[in-house]
Amino acid sequence: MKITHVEAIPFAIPYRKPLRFASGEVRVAEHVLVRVHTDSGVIGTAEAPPRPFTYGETQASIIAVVQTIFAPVVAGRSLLERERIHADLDRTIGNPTAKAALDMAIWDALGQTLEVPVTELLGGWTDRMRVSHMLGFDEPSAMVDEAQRVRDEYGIRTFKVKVGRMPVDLDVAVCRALREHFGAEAELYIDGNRGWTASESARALRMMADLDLLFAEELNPADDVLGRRWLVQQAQIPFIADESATRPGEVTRELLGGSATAISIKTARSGFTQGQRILHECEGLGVEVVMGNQIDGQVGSVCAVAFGAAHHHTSRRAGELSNFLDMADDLLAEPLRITDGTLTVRPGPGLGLVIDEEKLTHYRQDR
Ligand code: MUC
Ligand code: MG
Repeated sequence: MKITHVEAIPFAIPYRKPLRFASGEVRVAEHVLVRVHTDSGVIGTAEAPPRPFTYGETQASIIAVVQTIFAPVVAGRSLLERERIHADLDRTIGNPTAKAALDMAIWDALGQTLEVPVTELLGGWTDRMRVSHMLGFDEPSAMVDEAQRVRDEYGIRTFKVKVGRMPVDLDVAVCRALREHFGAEAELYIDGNRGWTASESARALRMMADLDLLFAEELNPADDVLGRRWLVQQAQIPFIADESATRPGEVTRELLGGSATAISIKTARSGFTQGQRILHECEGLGVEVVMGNQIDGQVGSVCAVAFGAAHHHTSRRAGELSNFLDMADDLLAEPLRITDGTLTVRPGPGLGLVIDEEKLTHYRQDR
């Protein structure tokens, strides 16, 4: 049960279709595969997706912090010493996806060692989640076509629409076109990635008041503290904090300060340990949660569905689990499949991840 060493492997897989949104865009998945080795030969695996426009991390910074700071402090620890491990990791500020990948790889190693699926260790609520698909910036007709294709091929009926462009009318036109196209069949919500001001956001919400949106997410920056509170107070739908509430303390601050009324939980930045703390905080406060996506590959999506399906509260809403569909390839020996709008948890001990070593050799960037 003892951790012997940790690998941080950079790899790059292109996107078939780049994802564009208000705070950035992703064309190549330049991620880091984290592998935790133990003295019994078990290897736990997870991936860290660098998102400099959200957390300031890069592929190089993730590798550096894992190799020079985190690996030395976790080596020699038991897989069961999570509290100790997190106390050590948290002496370094920031670096959320590096910490999360390490945390999830440790859970994977623990599950394999105990011969139990991680999703059962976490909560064991169900074995699947409904999937929500993220629609990146494009013209209204192209975004409707993309949603229809995803509906036809994968049975997905919940869509998170990226907004935050100027003029506001462009994104309003997209949402209106989607609602007119799908009628009541589709669930729609919006994510601004801080692209609008408070007044632009308020105007957009007024213009979309008849579109039956489920949620609005990060329409304006949380650092515009009074503007954000003013906006959230008048919103008729739950307002999700995503990048502004990534740690339990931030969640408390945003919710109690009136700057959010729902929370996005992303395993890619919170891992399972911190993710559960946030989830239980939200349950205790009576706040809705959505399983978000950090534009994860298939390894990250396996982690997200294992966590989301494990708990009742995270299973109520469709989880954002389909960004991997836009990638040209991936690392799993058996690719994930979304059918009837649903993604199932990988069976088997740990996270059930089997990496295709030939693909990893092909896509890794350190050899
Ligand atoms: C999302 O929900 O915002 C885009 C930026 C980011 O940090 O995550 C993605 C999706
Ligand atoms: Mg978001």
